Amino acid sequence: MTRKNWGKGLLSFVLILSLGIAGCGMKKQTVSTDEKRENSQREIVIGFSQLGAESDWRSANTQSMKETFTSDKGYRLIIEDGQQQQANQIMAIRKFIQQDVDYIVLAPVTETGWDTVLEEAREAKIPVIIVDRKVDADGSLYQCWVGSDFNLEGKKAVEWLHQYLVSKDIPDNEVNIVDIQGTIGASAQIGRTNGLLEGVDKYGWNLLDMTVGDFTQAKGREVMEDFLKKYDNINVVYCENDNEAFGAIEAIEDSGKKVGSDIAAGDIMVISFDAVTKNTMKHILQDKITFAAGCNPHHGPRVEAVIQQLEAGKKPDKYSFVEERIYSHDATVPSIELNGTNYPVTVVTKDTMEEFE
Ligand code: GYE
Repeated sequence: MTRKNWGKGLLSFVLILSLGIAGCGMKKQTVSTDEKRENSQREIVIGFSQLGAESDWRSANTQSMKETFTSDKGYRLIIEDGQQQQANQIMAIRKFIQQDVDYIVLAPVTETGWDTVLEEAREAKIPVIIVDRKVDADGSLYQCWVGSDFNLEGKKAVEWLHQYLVSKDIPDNEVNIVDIQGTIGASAQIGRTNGLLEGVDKYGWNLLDMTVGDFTQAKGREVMEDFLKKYDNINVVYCENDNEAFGAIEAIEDSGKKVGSDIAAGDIMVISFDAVTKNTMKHILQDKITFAAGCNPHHGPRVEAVIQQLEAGKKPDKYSFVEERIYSHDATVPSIELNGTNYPVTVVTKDTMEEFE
């Protein structure tokens, strides 16, 4: 049932109910079989405002939506690429409203600034589903959100680093970290940066610098080149996604330094987030990335489940987090414990690589 038909369905339901209550022999008003057939065959049109194509994670996310919402299943998916600009995404949503799509799916570039356009969608009675990053708008302006716990991802990375340093007898005050941040104001940046700041506060590591790398390889490289010019004692690089890590690794190797986990021998250790491709797994296998917190991009099936619930007149859970693994080059830290939950570390092997594309 589409949104409009849902309205129709509700009307019929109310009619049937009131007739049932009145119960005075009037003709029963139910949805005819023909109408039902017509409803079930109607195409569901989804406008997806994707924030950009900045990373491997993003490509996998777009792909998951495309693979899920296919025409043979009765969907029409319209994708608009915001190119990392909120103004483009707002324009896309307005276009979807004009097109009178059945659902709007929004993967927002940053958390703030969505109220007006979401209000417009509500006025047009188009349900909005938020995926990946969050919006800080009033909860009544969207149906639900599906994505990752970015704070938890940050905490996992920090706890793993702590355990690693302890087992290698490396004192906290010898740890010199730089942070290549994601797009400022994006949930993934906020959660991962906060995780690091908490760790720095708790363990007393030296945080030398933090600069935005926009989740891209090119910017990651540029930022790392600057850091290497400014500091000669960096031994940990905290990259807020894998593409930034790839760029940082290039910069480190070009400078003549070595990436790897042997901090005591002068390596620069790379820590990263996402772990969605075979390429990342290869980097972990080679100890170019020593630890990566996984971030699940396969939201298509989850969004479809939400749409099916809404179609059936049900209320989806307001917030649903997805499960994520953590990966490392070796088994120095076999698992970490956070708030009573144990997270096993997957040591990457050639077999692990085969699980990825
Ligand atoms: O980690 C990064 C992407 O919001 C989870 O965005 C997403 C992040 C992901 O550009 O690679």
